[in-house]
Amino acid sequence: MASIVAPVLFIQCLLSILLTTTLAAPINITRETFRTCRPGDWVGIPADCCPPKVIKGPIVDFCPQHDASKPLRVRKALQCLSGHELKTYTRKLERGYALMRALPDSDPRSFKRQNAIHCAYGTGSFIQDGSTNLTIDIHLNWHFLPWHRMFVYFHEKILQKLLGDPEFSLHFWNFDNSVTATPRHGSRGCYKAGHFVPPMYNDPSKATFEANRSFMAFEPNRAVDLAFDLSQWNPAVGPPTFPNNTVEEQTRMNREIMHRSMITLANTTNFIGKAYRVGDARIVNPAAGAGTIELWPHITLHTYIGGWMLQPITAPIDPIFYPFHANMERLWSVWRKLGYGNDDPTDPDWLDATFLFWDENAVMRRVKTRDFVDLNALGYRYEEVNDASWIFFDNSTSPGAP
Ligand SMILES: [Cu+2]
Repeated sequence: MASIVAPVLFIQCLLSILLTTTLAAPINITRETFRTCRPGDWVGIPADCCPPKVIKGPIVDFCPQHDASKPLRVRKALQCLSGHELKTYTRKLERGYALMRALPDSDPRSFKRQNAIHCAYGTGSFIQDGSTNLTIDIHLNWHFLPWHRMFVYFHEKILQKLLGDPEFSLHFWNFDNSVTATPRHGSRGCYKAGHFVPPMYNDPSKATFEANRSFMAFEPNRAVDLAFDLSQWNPAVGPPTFPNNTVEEQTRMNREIMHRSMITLANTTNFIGKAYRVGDARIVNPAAGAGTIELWPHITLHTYIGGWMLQPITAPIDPIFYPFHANMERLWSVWRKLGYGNDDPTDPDWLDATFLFWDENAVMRRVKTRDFVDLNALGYRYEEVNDASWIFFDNSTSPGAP
């Protein structure tokens, strides 16, 4: 039997290589992509953030390797950390960021260089394989969710390495949950609302603080606005008006937004975002390419936080970027479990899209989307939280609902 199976597998493999190179054309980042990187832009704002043109050393394929006999690490909800656990976590994160910021710019793991790589991937600085003018962007299309999961994954790995703690987990900002509920019997999850900016990210004495944010982010008792209107920041449409909702009004709107983005509007195509392959022009209009949660709450919350977070050129300079994006990718895994036929694309141009990231040892890794769809294979999971706060949002029971 084996003598028949082996040649068949070999032929299948050969065929898939032939098909990959001749028909399908997933986005593929290579040494050449780095070599040909050039200054890009975001909505006309110039960005000069290319990494060094020559990648030193080998490029090593990334394979998720979680030992199934070991428990999964847990990324917890920030609003439920307290006492000793909160103290320990804050201390570790403080140290991690101090060490990361102290790395020289020549080290691709430095805080600054991590921002630069997000900038290069998000400003059309990379040119598509074999093209002279078609660029690459990991926003406003179907690469948004997997690429940012990869980005946060390597950020966490670098923190683990700097801290000498392979069990360190980057906890998440559960901004979508605005109802404090009684934990279910026997549940060890977090049932506290998370709609305020997490205090450790708003404390000027902490390494996780960033002063360059909108005033709204610092107002005590102001619930974040997941419906915040980007056009408010455009001087052409007049001076911005800022929402003045009560916490109750705002969080009801937030639950409605979440319900729409995760359920009502979120079939697979709408949720994941528009296909984006070699040969496609960069999508610049958010509504033309972004998936539902990339639009709301992602773009809206970036805009609401403001400052560095306003644009992809600078967003990861604000440390809140990371727990914010951890929650974004948590929402992706929640969406998959909701039912309604929700599932990831099976298109090889999505699954075989290939990106390059420096890992915790400053080694360049070749990473495919297909390796980042299963959290368990990556060795972590998210703490259970009160997603029911928006899953069961019911317009009809909300006074004043539009
Ligand atoms: Cu981004």
